[in-house]
Amino acid sequence: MAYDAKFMERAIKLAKLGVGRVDPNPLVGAVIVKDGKIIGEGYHTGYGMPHAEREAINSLTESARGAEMYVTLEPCAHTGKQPPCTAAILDQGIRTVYVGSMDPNPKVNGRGVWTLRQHGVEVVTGCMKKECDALNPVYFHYITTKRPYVVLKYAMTLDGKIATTTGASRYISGDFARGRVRGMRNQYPAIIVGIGTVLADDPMLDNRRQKDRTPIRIICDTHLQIPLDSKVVQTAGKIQTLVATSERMSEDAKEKLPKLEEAGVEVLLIPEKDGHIDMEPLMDKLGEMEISGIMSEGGGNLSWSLLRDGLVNEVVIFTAPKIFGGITAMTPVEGEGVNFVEDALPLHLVESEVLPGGDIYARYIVGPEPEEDDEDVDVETAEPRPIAKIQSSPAPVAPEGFVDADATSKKASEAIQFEDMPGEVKKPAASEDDGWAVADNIPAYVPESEDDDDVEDRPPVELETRIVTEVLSADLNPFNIEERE
Ligand code: AOF
Ligand code: ZN
Repeated sequence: MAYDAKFMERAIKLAKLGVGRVDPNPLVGAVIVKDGKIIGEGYHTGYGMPHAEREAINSLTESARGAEMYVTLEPCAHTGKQPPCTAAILDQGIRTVYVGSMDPNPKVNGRGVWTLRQHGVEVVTGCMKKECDALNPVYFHYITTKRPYVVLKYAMTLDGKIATTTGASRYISGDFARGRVRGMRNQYPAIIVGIGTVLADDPMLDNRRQKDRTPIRIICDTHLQIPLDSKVVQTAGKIQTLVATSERMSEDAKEKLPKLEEAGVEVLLIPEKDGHIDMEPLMDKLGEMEISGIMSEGGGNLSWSLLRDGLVNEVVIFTAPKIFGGITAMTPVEGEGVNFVEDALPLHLVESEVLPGGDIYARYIVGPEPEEDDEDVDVETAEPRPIAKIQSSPAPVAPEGFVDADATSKKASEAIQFEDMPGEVKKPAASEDDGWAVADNIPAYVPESEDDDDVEDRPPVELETRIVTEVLSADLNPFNIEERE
């Protein structure tokens, strides 16, 4: 059955209502449709809360038997804080599920689709995949690498300065642009700055919007220079504040430690590299703390360290229609830099806009532009696939002077293997009549409650898996994907 893009668009809209609330979980929206009408819809409203599919089911206005579900992410088939969505879908007798993104969580990773198909549900994956993938770059990165997704953000003048020669930087960009930055602080669970920023500006690093959550504040402070009377320390009792410092502490720093902790600051002891905090173990630590995304607001040394180590996923720049000049005026990225033009870190533009006030907003993903993947809709196989390339932000190809961030994602993709899948995956019988024989015969679903929470322990349901061929016909295919054999 061909899917109707308007329902997936609705599911995407719903998913976005969870921004700032769900992490480290993904944003997910779901819509249930019968006879061309929405009979239930929902989204993942917060971490630990019911999943989108169950929210949609809970809102049903009539029976969902025989209905279709549109869901932006592959339904889960495991028990976490919530029971598996596949069970709820099967219990409802939903006949067709249109899936946007696959879920690269090693606990899911094709298992949701597999489970549904094993029980006779028609599943079409890759529906508006690009748009659905765009909802969750942070989640995809975090769940596959166990490190936070890092967005480097800065405001600079037309001559590439982030402060004047005297260090003055308030304000480079206009009101509108600064409002957008506060919005971004709601979008990412944490914000990171170098100690230089705290010493120069004594910022609060909050989003000043009561209704939004305030991100966790992380300060990189190798020598524990942070003043006890700084605003971040003074408010650490109210807003979670982490100070990352060198594990090789001076006597002075050791004395300061209990005072910081008393003020509510959590101090993280991190190994050093080249006289600064080593960013990789810091990112590992933050990942362990379930911080899935971070916005980095500089300064220049922190930005260089993150970029050099291949830890930055995207860069967001606000360029103000101003010129400061001055050879000593600071620039967004400092450190050693590279020697040759061909060693530059490649990025590609994904969004840009001229904002009221004249600032230019530009958003870049690190790495070269990915090649168009036109194999969006996967209807041919009931066999789960490893999802190695799900990251919408491809890892950068590291030039000289930059660490190969690809190595990290390779490690992650290696971790996602079929061994996580049920042992005997039955390939769909490529029957002569294209598998349409069982159209009306959806077998009864055995609830996953009792003592088994694992589908693979159960004997596979004897059933011919249907192969949906209709979506491949050109006029029914919103993506105009080439017809396959
Ligand atoms: C879905 N629908 O709306 C979400 C999903 O601890 P839990 O039970 O909330 O599980 C979290 C995992 O479930 C998360 O890592 C991701 O794999 C999936 N999230 N799945 O089917 C949803 N939020
Ligand atoms: Zn779920």
